[in-house]
Amino acid sequence: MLRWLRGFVLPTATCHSDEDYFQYEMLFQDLDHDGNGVLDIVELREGLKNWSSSFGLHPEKDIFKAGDTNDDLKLDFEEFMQYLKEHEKKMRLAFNSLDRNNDGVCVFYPQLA
Ligand SMILES: [Ca+2]
Ligand SMILES: [Ca+2]
Repeated sequence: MLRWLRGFVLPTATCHSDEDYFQYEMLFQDLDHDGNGVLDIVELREGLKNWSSSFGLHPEKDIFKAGDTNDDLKLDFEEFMQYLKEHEKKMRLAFNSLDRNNDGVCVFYPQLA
C-alpha cells in the first residue's frame, strides 16, 4: 500500500514538465483507489494519512476545497494536478528538507509516527 510513496521521486527544480506530469499521474492513480478517474474525499484522506509529512498543513478538506474548482465534490486529474502545481513550491521545500545527501532527488518516505 505504501508502494507509491517509495517510488515517488521528485525531480530537481530544473527538470520539470513531462516528468512532473508523469509523477502527478502516477500519484493520482495510486490515490484513486476505485479507479474511477476522480478522487473523492475519502480517497484523498486515505492518501494524506501516508503523506502527512508534506501535507501536514493542508488537511484533506482544505485541499478539496481549493482543488475542486468546479465544485462537483470530486477531484479529477486536472484539478489535482493544478493544486499540486500551485503548491509545488511549498511541497518542494518539504522535499528539499528530506534531501539529505543533496543530490537533488528525494525519495518520498511516509512518516512513520
Ligand atoms: Ca476514485
Ligand atoms: Ca471537481
